[in-house]
Amino acid sequence: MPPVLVSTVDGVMTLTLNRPQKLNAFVREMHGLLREALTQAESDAGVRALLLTGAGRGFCAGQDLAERDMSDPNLDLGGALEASYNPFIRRLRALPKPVVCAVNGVAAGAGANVALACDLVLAARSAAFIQAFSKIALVPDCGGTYWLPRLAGLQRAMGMALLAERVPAEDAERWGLIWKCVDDDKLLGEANALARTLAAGPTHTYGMIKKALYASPNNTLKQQLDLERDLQREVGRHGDYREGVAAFLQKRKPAFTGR
Ligand code: T3D
Repeated sequence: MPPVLVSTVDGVMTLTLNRPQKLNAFVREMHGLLREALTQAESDAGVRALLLTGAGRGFCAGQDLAERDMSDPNLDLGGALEASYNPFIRRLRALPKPVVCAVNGVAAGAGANVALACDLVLAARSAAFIQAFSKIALVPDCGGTYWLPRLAGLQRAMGMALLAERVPAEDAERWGLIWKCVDDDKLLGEANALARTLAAGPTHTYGMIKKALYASPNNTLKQQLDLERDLQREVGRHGDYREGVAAFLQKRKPAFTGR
């Protein structure tokens, strides 16, 4: 079985990390498969939402620690990040389509931060997030130092990074790290329903919403108002806006094309 399963149904491309015996820890081959899937998601207009999840009892335990050659005096973890994780994170955030993550179990190290890179994160009640890095004397990566303070505040970010403790899904929801914590047996159903709803939405506009919200933390109010003006000008010329207004006035469900 490949270590990442890819399937597309009703406009939702589902990526399932699939090394359950190792809690879906990342190995090189997975990055290759994720790269291919993202290339397809970017170019295929039939893919209108992405759903990322894990097989088995874990979501992802981060980098497979057995994959690195510890005897290599020139071991370059920065190079490894730049070759695999960083482009993945950048592409997830820049994908002009919504990305839902269903965290089905423990999400540790890079696994936690890949989950937090997604646009909407649902987690099973039994799941937990662990900034495991400091346990092996590494710093949080995959954007962790960027969004932990922004999402949860500096104290909680610092606590998570220094102590590398389990943050249960319910706390993650309370702290604003994730969208929603749901009962374990409901997770996949809810995540699928959410992804399908998004896949039937105004995809082009969703891309613009991502752009605006992800730009916001680094913008002044003036810059953000300018950006909103420019984006609204663009989406206002799109057929989905006309369809949305027509559907409202005709009291029916809109049929957005996203194109
Ligand atoms: O190298 C670079 O590119 C730099 C970038 C690094 C990014 C990172 O992600 S660094 C952080 C790496 N991750 C970790 O340090 C987490 C390590 N794992 C754990 O701490 C624990 O496994 C968990 C807390 C996540 C879960 O604990 P538990 O008790 O539920 O499961 P377990 O028994 O520890 O793990 C089950 C199996 O998965 C086990 O294998 P075995 O003994 O049954 O054959 C375990 O060794 C394996 N496993 C879990 N995590 C990893 C792993 N194998 C390799 N690498 C892992 N990260």
